[in-house]
Amino acid sequence: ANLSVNFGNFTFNKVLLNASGVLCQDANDLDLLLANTHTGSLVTKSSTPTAREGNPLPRYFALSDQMGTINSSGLPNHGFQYYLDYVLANQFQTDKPLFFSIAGIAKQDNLDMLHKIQASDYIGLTELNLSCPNVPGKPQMAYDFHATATLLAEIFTFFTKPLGVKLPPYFDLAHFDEIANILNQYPLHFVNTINSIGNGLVIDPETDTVVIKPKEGFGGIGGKLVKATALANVRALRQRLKPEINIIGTGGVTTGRDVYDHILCGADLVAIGSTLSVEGISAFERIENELEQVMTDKGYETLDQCRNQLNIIE
Ligand code: RRO
Repeated sequence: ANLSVNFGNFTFNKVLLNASGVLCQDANDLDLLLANTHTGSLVTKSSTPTAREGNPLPRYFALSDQMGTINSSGLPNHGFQYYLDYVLANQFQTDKPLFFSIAGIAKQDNLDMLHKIQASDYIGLTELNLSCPNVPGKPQMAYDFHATATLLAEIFTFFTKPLGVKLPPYFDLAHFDEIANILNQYPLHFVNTINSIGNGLVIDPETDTVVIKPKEGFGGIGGKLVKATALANVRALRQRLKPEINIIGTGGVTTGRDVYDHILCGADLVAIGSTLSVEGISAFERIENELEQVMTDKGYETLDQCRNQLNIIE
């Protein structure tokens, strides 16, 4: 099968990448993603203007039986300049288009970082994370439609490089209508859906205790637990966004069949978070092989033949 993906002006040779936050905080992790022959790209850990330690430990927990993960990492990162230096040093050393993720905590942080990207020699894509659920006291920006619209309006007064947004999951069709209506007004290159389902709670049955320390145990849920929500978000946004806006499907991918399901719903690229954190970098080769098997069994040779081909019951 041919797993290449056309994505606006960019071409990816493979369909898979990491989800931001997983295996992408340090340069040596990013190097692993870049060198892996089964990734089409990488995205850097969401950065803030200056480095952050993140929330107190334990702040990540993997449930048994590959059910999923919970995290309240709190945006630990080496700071904007570290990741800008990384993408600038590597963008011409690879044929993989890169994604640079930023997540300002205040609106002005985002504007400042985007001004610096605009002024830099960076030629890749920028992913604006509007959905971090884990900074105490800071709501997820993309649940505030008015604030999101205002931010995008200001960004596109000066930002001309390829930009996308990382969205939180939505759960109401009226909310899909509302966010799509906002996003369709701007020359966005892509959306990435979904971030973790914010503020879940996991309990250790032995001790009757939460499994992570920050926020008294509340944290973002990923993995198998979120697959149905992720597929619904990819599907609902593909039905509403203008065709020029590509979609990165993220959420609940543990097998090649899960990737295929994302593509059926309209995903262009597919990102792997929890499974990558649990299984490590070898997950890409396994899942790619499984995807190729599904495509072969179905008689498909390209992803374009599968994309958006979900059947409904008439
Ligand atoms: O660092 C985090 O706690 C984090 C972020 Br910024 C995010 O966007 N999603 C997530 O699950 N964790």
